[in-house]
Amino acid sequence: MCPDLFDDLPRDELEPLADGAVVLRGYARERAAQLLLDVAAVSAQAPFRHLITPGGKRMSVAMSNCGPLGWVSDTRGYRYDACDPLSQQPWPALPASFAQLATDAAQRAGYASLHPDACLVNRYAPGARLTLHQDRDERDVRAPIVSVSLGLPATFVFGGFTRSGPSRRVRLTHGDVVVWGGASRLAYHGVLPLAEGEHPATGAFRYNLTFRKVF
Ligand code: MD3
Ligand code: FE
Repeated sequence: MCPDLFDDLPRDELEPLADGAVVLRGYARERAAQLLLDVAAVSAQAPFRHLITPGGKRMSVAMSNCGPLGWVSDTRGYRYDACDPLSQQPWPALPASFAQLATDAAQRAGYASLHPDACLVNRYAPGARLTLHQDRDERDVRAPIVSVSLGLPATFVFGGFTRSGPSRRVRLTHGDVVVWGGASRLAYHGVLPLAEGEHPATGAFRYNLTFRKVF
């Protein structure tokens, strides 16, 4: 017998969060080790970097991408690009473990198919945060976004359709997956500054994968 440390944590539950948004608690937990190996492989090819916002600020979250398109920001603006501006090479291919997870999670949440053409990989160190924003650089906002949290826990802030409206806070921990579709797709959201900590799988980091259909 090999008792699993996480046997007492919820798994495979659908937790409605908002219109069109659902949390799959722990959905990626059993796949996390492979996902993290693939994060390492992706970032060996396309290293994590702190992008500059159009306003000239260095983002506290470090980012990389894989798949046909990658999200980039610089003083010229935000956009999706087929090439990594650091290497001028195409982004690394979407690892099989990533593609499978995105499809499975979308299906579990009720989306018959999801064929993401971009995967943004965010890396948070303690103190890193994401201010309230909308994801609207994707042409196809009917497709859901699938997000996977790995490592240190974070507090996710989920607002409405205006920046100043009411917001809810949701704790996202290792292996949690959220599928954002329908009305929630264009909602404002952000991540509070990451607390210090040490996670057995990721050390002092939190990783977040977001799968997007851009075209
Ligand atoms: C709700 N990432 O990369 S994931 C982002 O934890 C981003 O790194 C956060 O926001 C992170 O753009 C949050 C959850 C998420 C991602 C995309 C969304 C929530 C969303 C798009 C629309 C609505
Ligand atoms: Fe976002």
